[in-house]
Amino acid sequence: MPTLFDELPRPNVEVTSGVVHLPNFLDLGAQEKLVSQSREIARSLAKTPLAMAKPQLRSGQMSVHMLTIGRHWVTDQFRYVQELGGTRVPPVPAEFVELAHRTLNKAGELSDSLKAWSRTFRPEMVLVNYYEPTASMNLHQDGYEISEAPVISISIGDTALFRLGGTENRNKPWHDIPLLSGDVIIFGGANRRAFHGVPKIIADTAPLGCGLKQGRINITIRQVDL
Ligand SMILES: O=C(O)CCC(=O)C(=O)O
Repeated sequence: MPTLFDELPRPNVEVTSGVVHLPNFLDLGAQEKLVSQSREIARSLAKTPLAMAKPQLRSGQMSVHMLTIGRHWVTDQFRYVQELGGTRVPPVPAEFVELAHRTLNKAGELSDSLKAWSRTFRPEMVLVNYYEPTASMNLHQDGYEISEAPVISISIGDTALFRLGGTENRNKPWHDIPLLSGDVIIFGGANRRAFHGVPKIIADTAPLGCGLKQGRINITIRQVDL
């Protein structure tokens, strides 16, 4: 179902220093391919310690289902591992690696700090979060990550309201950015450690052909080592 946001012009933009929004970066075919690749990996890990699940944090259980590729996020100790309970974490597929470089090249046209990463970025880890229409993600900082490399974030399915705050605390002012299916947002540079989250998913807005009938997946591609 179309939303109000579909009617607004949405140019590529540097939202704030080091944060670039690339609306409609992926066409429906590319979105569907990423969804089916992610689904295939999730199926291959079902019933293993790496099965897609809602992570348990010290602060409570997250409402998103999370799949980790390349490295696995061990939430109780906030670190990344390459194997868990005898199951090896699957490698990052070549298509995700290529996509990361393509998005950074594009974003580099608008941000010098992202341009600097476009040749050196190593896509070592992919987080796939599935949001049911009622799910959300609290404002948080990716504070336990040691790398200053930017995070590439891809949205597929229902529209999400993405909230980006400052680097010091969760307080306003915020940028509230609707992320539609096919959008990419990259955050790095001065805002690599900005607080961010997803307060709301707008149900029934996933476009036909994106690979998801309802809900949203967010794919973040990350370099985790220095
Ligand atoms: O779903 C999103 O757009 C944000 C995901 C996120 O904040 C994260 O994985 O750290």
